[in-house]
Amino acid sequence: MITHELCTELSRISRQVGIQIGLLINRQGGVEYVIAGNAAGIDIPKLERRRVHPGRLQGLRLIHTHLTDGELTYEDFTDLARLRLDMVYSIEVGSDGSPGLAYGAHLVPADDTAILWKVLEAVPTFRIELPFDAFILELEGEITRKQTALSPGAHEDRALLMVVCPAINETTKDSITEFQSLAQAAHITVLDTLVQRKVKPDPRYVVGKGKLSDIYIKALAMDANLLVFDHELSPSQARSISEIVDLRVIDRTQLILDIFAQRARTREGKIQVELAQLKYNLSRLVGKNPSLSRLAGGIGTRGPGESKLEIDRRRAKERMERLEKETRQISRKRRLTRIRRGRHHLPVISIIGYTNTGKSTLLNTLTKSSVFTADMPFATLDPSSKRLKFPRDIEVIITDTVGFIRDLPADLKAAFMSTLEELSDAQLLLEVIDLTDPHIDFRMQAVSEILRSLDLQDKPRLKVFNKADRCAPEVALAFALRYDGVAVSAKDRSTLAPLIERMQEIILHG
Ligand SMILES: Nc1nc2c(ncn2[C@@H]2O[C@H](COP(=O)(O)OP(=O)(O)OP(=O)(O)O)[C@@H](O)[C@H]2O)c(=O)[nH]1
Ligand SMILES: [Mg+2]
Repeated sequence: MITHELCTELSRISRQVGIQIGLLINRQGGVEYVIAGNAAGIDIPKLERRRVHPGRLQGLRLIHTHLTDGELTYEDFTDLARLRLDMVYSIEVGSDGSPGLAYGAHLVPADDTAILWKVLEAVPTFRIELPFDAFILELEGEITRKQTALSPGAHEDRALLMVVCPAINETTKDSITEFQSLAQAAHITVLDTLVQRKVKPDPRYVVGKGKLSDIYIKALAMDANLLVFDHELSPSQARSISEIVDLRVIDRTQLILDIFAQRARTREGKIQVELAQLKYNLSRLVGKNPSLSRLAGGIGTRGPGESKLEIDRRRAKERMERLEKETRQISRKRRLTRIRRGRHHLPVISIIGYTNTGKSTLLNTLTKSSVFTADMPFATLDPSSKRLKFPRDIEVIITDTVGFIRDLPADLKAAFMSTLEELSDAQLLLEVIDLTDPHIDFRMQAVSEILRSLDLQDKPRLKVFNKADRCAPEVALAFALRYDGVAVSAKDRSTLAPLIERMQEIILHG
């Protein structure tokens, strides 16, 4: 670990100069860094990343002196976790410069408990008898094994989810569950969800700065590479946070955009997602360097960073213009299709509703098609239209749409306006509601609010209470009666007769 002679020398000099002195020692026992601090602490320089494998340790141990109290401090533990040091030792320096007790700690393999490190019993420096080589091999082996067991797919992001809310009640519990399912839909491995109650989010860091350091330590211990906030982050907040935590930081909007990006299939869907992403990132790009416009004026004042930023921004803008042009063309084509349809006098019925309620399943069963369905938010991104023939030989167009979600970010709403444009042509909106949803009322409310924001609140609407097979018949019936809707099981064609009857009725007689 360290020889008594080295401890004695370190203590003597440390006392003489009146500052803390630290050594970073590699596995071969060589001293790689000598760090001179001040009376109260030391700052470890930026180490080049040498981690070869998640779960591995740094391969450096920190031995440093403490001039007053010898015990390890919060900063020592932070360094241990942040830098994944092999070990940290502090050596108490007596007033005469002789070494006193040595306090050691090391990381422990990550598990479900929040314990990140183990503190060793303090011993006099001449009694540090740790067989370091054998010890570190075993510890690292154990950490790597646990870490591998924790990570299902190496390509997946490993994230901590962060929720900030004023109080924990039914509404927030619902939004936490929803946030988690969004993360899953984005193929993120969720390591933990941290909830902080805060009436007013911190303007700079959303959570407190101290809390952020704790989160960072946790992220390091669990080998996370991503921090996702349920909160919308302003560009400056995102920047301040990533200055403290050395991880990728994204917010709910970016998470949803990420899902959309993974899901988009048609050209139009892809364009819309990319546009929304560009818009969102561009606002961040501008925020990243507010003094940019001032610098850009002078000759020779631009650093490589600035000019790259400038190019990035110009490229992003050009790309956005191109994409916008293309959307306009697609939108025109779509309008023509609508006009053509109008010529054939085919009425349109649009299926809408909260995400994951069974809209696409209903479309499939009604029209015997095979639109993609899945148990996750935003399975459908690109709307599809099918023809449906009613018993009385009336033909209609039935369309599926992207699912709604509460607090739909403005950037996203704008991007999907054009796919929702068609809704204004619909004679009837079929609002699909998931009976198995424990927060059915919140969801119905959210849908109503979104419809109002799209100015569709006055459209004829029929509520379809779905997944009746998974709930008690009297509950399904009660909902249907209360809202003058119908209860169905979209998976089962035999339950759809009353719905078809009602749709036909409304199309025929309004
Ligand atoms: N038990 C049961 N499950 C259903 C029923 N209808 C749909 N589901 C399931 O609910 C999940 C969501 O179905 P989708 O049709 O993809 O839902 P959606 O509303 O189109 O969802 P998004 O497109 O993601 O907004 C799938 O796992 C379906 O199998 C039903 O009547 N009963
Ligand atoms: Mg769908």
